[in-house]
This record gives sequence, structure tokens and C-alpha cells, in this order.
Amino acid sequence: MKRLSCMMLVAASCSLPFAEQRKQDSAVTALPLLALLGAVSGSSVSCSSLSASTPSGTAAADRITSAPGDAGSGFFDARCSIDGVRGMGDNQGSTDVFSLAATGSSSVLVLEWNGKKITNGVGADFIVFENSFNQNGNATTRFMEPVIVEVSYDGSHWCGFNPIYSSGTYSQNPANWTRFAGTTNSYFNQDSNFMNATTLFTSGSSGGGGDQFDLSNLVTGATSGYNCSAVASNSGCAAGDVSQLQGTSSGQGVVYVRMIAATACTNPNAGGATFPQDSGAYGGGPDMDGVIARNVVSRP
Ligand SMILES: [Ca+2]
Ligand SMILES: [Ca+2]
Ligand SMILES: [Ca+2]
Repeated sequence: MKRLSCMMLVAASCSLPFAEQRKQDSAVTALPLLALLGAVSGSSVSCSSLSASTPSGTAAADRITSAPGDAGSGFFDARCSIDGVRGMGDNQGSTDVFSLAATGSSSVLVLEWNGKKITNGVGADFIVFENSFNQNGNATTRFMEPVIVEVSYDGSHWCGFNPIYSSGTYSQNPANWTRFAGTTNSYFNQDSNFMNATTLFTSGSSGGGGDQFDLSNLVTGATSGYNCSAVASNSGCAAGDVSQLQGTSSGQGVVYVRMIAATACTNPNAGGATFPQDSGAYGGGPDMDGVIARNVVSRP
């Protein structure tokens, strides 16, 4: 989450990242802002009253496996991560989100698909939607809260995609953050910008946005998900695990998707420091809107 400076609030060129503003101001002006929130999102404030709608051939993660930071209400209601995706485009963050902590056990969220699993099809297999947005309309000064994404077939063995950040001090340019979630703006909105599966999985601003992950790109070893063992169990990722995750037989494929605030994890390219954070985040963590997959099939 992020607080806005007064300068940003009065700047005519600044599109209001509403969720972030509301977080800062909620203690003072909760009722008017809640009313406005409903108007902005076109939906109820309570995520428990919403349900996901996705294009034919896709499915949203609809079961919370683990959410230690779930407080059951507001931006700390984990149900906001399975109630559908409501992206707000380039200049505004979705408010339909579950906010993770930047560090510690509450920086972790694990989701799954009831009775289903993801298999490895052609191209990207699932999309993680956070609520990044451009500042002052500039795509290279984006407010991001990067997320390390890992997958598992058994809830014990986790494999990731080798996220890389090597720019030292914090960079607001998403080009410096590769294979993280939370770095690409969200365009798909099930209420106001619905689209078919092909469009949803199209890269760029004509598609659904969010950060796409292809199971073909899973990597083994220490760089797989950077072993955030301080905040989540991690037994590493062996070649056999990748084969399990990419397979289509019974017991194979992806059952769980785990998202961890990068700020909770050690960056191996930074001498033991954690991945850096935008100063505008004021200690908050990523805001998870939802995860949508294709190639979803039944599992036992
Ligand atoms: Ca694939
Ligand atoms: Ca965010
Ligand atoms: Ca949501």
C-alpha cells in the first residue's frame, strides 16, 4: 500500500490511485470514501459478497489455502483475492484487493482452484493481478510492490521463475524487475472491461495486463524462488519437481500458487539484503486482486 504526498494530490496530471489514498485516510474519512469506493469499483465494498467471473476457458483461483495476514475486513480481507479481478488501468490501482505485509508471515498468500489444477499449455498459463499504476502518466515511474511467485503440486515442494532485480537502490522502472508479479498494470476488469481468453492473455495494454507466468519457464535450484524460508516453508525446487509441475498426469500440474512480497525475501544479487521497496510504500506490501489461469482441468 502507498500513501500519497500532498503534492501528488493537487497535481492536475496525477490520476488518483484511489485505493492507496483511502488506506491513508480511512481512519479519518472512512464513510465518504467507502461510498466513493463503491462508485469507483461498481461493486460492494465487502469482498465476501462478490464472486469471480472470467472468460470461457479460464478460471480464477477460488480457494484461499493460506493467508496469515487475513483480518477479514477492508484491505485485509483475503477474500478480496478470490472475488474476481477489477483492474483499473494504467493510472489507478484496483481497490478490490487483499494487502500483504511487506515482511514476516503476513507477507504470504497461497491460493488454489477448488477441485482443479493448472497444466502447462502453449504460452503463459496464469496471470497474477496486483494493483500497480503509473505515476504522473509515466510508465517508467510506476508504483509497484513486486511479488515473488512460486507454484506447487503438493504444498511442500515449491518452484519459481527466477525473478531478477539487479539495480541496487529501488527503481520505479518495471524494466528492472523481471519475472516478478506486481510490476504490470491491470486492464482486465470483470465489471467494466471484460474480454475473451485470447485477449486476456495478450501482452501489452490491449490485453488483460497483470503479470503472466508460463510453466515452461520454471527453473530449478536456489534461484527458483529465492527460498524465502524466513517467511514460508521451502524445500527447494529439484528437476523432478519441475517435471511434476509441467506434467499432465494424475498428481502432476499446479495445485497451489504462492505469492510473497519481494521485500520479505533476500535478493542474492544484493549481498544478503532483501529486495528494496519504493519509499512511497511506507512499509506496506503488495495488494493482491486475483489470479486467473487457463488450461485448468479437474483434479482428484
Ligand atoms: Ca505454458
Ligand atoms: Ca500495490
Ligand atoms: Ca479481487
